[in-house]
Amino acid sequence: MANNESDEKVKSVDKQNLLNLLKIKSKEELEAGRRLFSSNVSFIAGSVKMGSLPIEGVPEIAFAGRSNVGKSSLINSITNRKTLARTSQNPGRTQQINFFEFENKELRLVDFPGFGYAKASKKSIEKWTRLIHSYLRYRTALKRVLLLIDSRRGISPLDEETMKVLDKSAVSYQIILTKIDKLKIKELEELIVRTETNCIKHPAAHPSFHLTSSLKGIGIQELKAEIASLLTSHVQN
Ligand SMILES: Nc1nc2c(ncn2[C@@H]2O[C@H](COP(=O)(O)OP(=O)(O)OP(=O)(O)O)[C@@H](O)[C@H]2O)c(=O)[nH]1
Ligand SMILES: [Mg+2]
Repeated sequence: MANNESDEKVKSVDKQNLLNLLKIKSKEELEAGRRLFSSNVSFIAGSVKMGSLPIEGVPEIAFAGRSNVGKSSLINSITNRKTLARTSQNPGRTQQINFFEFENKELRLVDFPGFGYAKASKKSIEKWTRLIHSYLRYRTALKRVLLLIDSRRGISPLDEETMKVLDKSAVSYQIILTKIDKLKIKELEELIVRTETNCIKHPAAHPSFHLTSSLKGIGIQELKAEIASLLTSHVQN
């Protein structure tokens, strides 16, 4: 049999190198991320309608994407908590917009219900969609939406629809590829090229994207650094 070593799933350390090549963060940026995320974080609200959103005043970063993509897991991973946000193998775990606030009031992480959860009733999907659209449109505290994409699928037609909504809502958004531990190195390289090509087509999408694995802790420090730099640049603006 031919040597299929390159098809072997690479060790996380190799993927980490690839990630470093793709997006190099300085020591200072990584330190700023570490510092920001050393604050205690707690659940402050779960909202099902605009009227029950927490009062604005703290910058917000929202985690969006299709059901089961790993939004809640990524929130747990960057806050270094196992069960802050509830996760599940079954899609549709998160059924409201959940807000997690840093004790130092520097940031809130916002966990969205998943898009495209087939088993949810039509009525509840409509309700979430309306709420999410209003949130995206009117929330001035919202600094960026992180749009999570499952690495195994890449950007799907449903993700494309979400990107169109985000393009229209004038909110800055950034692609985060999740579960990269599931890919072989070749697949990962192809995915990077495809994602780059796709981002160019969406002017509101941030030109750089992140590779992450909550399971293996890949790309987590870099994502914290990115979020920290975002807050600083907003303060300066
Ligand atoms: N292999 C792997 N599995 C992951 C990773 N992140 C999340 N998962 C798994 O994916 C499933 C869904 O994760 P969640 O974090 O609940 O996904 P979600 O996007 O919040 O899902 P909804 O709340 O239904 O929208 C769980 O079984 C997780 O353990 C990852 O980095 N690698
Ligand atoms: Mg969830």
